[in-house]
Amino acid sequence: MSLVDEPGVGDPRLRSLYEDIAAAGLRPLWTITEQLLTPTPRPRAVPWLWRSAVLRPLAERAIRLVPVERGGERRVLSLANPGLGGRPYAAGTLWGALQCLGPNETAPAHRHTPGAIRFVIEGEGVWTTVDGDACDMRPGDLILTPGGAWHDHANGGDGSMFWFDGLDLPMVEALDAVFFEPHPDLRQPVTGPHNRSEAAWAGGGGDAARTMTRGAVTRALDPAPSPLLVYRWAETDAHLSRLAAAGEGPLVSVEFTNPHSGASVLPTLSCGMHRVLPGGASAPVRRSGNTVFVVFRGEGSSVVDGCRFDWTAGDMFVVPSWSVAEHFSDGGADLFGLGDAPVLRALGLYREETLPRRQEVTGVFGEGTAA
Ligand code: GTQ
Ligand code: FE2
Repeated sequence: MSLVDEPGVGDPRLRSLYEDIAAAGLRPLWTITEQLLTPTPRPRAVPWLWRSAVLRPLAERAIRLVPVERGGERRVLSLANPGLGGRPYAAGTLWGALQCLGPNETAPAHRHTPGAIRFVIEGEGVWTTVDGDACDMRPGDLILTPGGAWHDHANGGDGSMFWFDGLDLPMVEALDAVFFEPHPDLRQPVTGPHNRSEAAWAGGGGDAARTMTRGAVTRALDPAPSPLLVYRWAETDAHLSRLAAAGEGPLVSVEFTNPHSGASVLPTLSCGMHRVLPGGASAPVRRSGNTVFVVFRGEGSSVVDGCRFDWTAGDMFVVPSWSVAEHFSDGGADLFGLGDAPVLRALGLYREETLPRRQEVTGVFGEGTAA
């Protein structure tokens, strides 16, 4: 006989106990423990793909119809993962979006505690000013706007520009630490020549080995953001080519790093570039933490938890925490990846596993039941 007087399921005393517990603002762990303490992460975000063929025309329509000015501020289409119940987040921890600016437009200056990165997809003529340092943006470049830094985007060219925005907004929101402030002026003053963080780094003997580390996830941690605010495509491309020539592959990965500490570019966000060599197939890997990928060049496919996602340049897709992912490309492809790895590392939550076997493909995203 146990100490507990175990009543049957239909017992009215039990029902009224549960009612009284709920009414008192309490929950009995014994009824929810399996939902909470899952054997492995169970992200609500699902693997998902947003196609450039859909994103791009919508952004172009928005350029024609929606002005960028105080009030609306930024012309941004955020990736809304269907697993997140309508919330505007790509994954539980990550904001991912397509931002665009037409000729001579400016996205008004402001600052906020969430940190952001930009990865340029297409166009020219835009610079993002970060605390007075105007950073010119060209396709394939990575630009940082660390949390707390004043920033605005200005298009001085005569064409439209499109880039990917990644933010740690869902993490900062979960920590109840979102602060936002508009700048008194539309554009903050540019306080010297353009690209000063880059010039300072180059002047100090800038060396790609310090701004990019081989592999997907650096171990170094730094509570401060990188003082280098721009990572140029020409250097990324050359570095990936060197690694490929040195026999790495079929997937060659670099993470962009803070050249002073070797840590991820922001305390909350990691950014990397992944080159799938022609005919290449990467190993099936899963990691704790979410990743948003942006296809920069080429086409190919990724198998995520058994579902095949076929992608081409400009597409964006999400690999949620602990989903198994492997990447393929016949002609070769370059994928930009944004992740939350530094947060998981800092908190002792990072795990990574390579599976012994290729996944069986059980569906194709966008076809039938798979999507
Ligand atoms: O460009 O400053 O996608 O503040 C979301 C929030 C972009 C930006 C986003 C932002 C920005
Ligand atoms: Fe912003």
